[in-house]
Amino acid sequence: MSELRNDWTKEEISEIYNRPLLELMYQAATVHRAHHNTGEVQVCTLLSIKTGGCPEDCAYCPQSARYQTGLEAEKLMEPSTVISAAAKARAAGSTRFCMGAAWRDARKNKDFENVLTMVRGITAMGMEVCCTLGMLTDEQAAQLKEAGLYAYNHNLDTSEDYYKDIITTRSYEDRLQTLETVRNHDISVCCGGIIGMGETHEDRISLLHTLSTLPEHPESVPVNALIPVQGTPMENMKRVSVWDMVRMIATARLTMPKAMVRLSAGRVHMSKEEQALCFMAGANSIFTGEKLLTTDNNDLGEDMEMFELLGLKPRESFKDAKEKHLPVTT
Ligand code: SAM
Ligand code: DTB
Ligand code: SF4
Repeated sequence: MSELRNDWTKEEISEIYNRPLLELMYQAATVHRAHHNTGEVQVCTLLSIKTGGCPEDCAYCPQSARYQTGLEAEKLMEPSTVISAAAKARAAGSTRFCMGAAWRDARKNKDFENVLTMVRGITAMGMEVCCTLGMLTDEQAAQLKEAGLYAYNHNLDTSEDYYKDIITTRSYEDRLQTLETVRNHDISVCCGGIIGMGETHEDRISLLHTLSTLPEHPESVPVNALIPVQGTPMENMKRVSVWDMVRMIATARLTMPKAMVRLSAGRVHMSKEEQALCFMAGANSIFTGEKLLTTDNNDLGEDMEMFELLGLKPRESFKDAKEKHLPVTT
């Protein structure tokens, strides 16, 4: 029931996704227990190191230069400022620091050198460093790895079919290519999607099918609920129900048992009870801190209360690497 498989069919995934909800949750909780310590949740912090002014047209994104969202485009932050922010996040209990840039692809200039400096500095503090910088060349992936980068986030966001309705300035194939480049350099892959963008259940199943049939499952799978931002084409989308989040999380858990499944954007709108359902369904990672990239996140005090209430503890950093006996850079 919980073996690692890369040969899932869409029909099998659809059958799982559509199981009676409580049965689905029970099975996901069982598989979660077989592969992870269910008392641990990975605590990650995000920082937007280069905000806004992005040339891409992702319909959900407040950072695209094409939409009037009231967000000011900023330059890349200074490495010293970013490294101090990471130290603060670490002191608040975070073990993974994820830096996001509103780029179509990583630059080939001083900005990229500065990102490498950030990666080196934060890795040296013993945190798992993750970046999300858009498309990467082979050489850039090698340089990031060399600087100590632990993980790279690059989401597929939705099904291949629906992708064209959400983004026209790049293709699904471009996304898959960067994922392969990252994998080739032995960087941990973080790849997931967003629900609530007007996609069908079949689109969600198709996204999970693509993820779970990659040659290797992503080590992290972020499940985001759309945050409808004023000024984007998605501003009037209705909030997704928690039941849809639970189905998505549980199906990700059952098809990719070893992955860290991250309850990502949208958590800010969830009660503790709703979040508890997501943890029961197999989520074992969250973002904490004041902001995600540009939108508000849950209050840290409330999150600590929730951990206390549910008996959860933050997961230590580099646990995967330690279990796989890989060299860790701390
Ligand atoms: N520019 C890079 C890229 O697109 O890969 C990195 C940053 S981009 C903002 C990272 C991810 O944030 C997107 O792939 C998307 O999944 C998520 N995201 C952006 N805006 C969102 C929103 N309004 N609601 C939920 N998730 C969002
Ligand atoms: C992911 O899947 N979700 C995070 C992270 N990876 C980079 C980003 C969420 C962004 C939400 C909108 C914002 O704050 O701008
Ligand atoms: Fe740019 Fe990334 Fe936002 Fe798309 S999701 S507009 S690529 S920052």
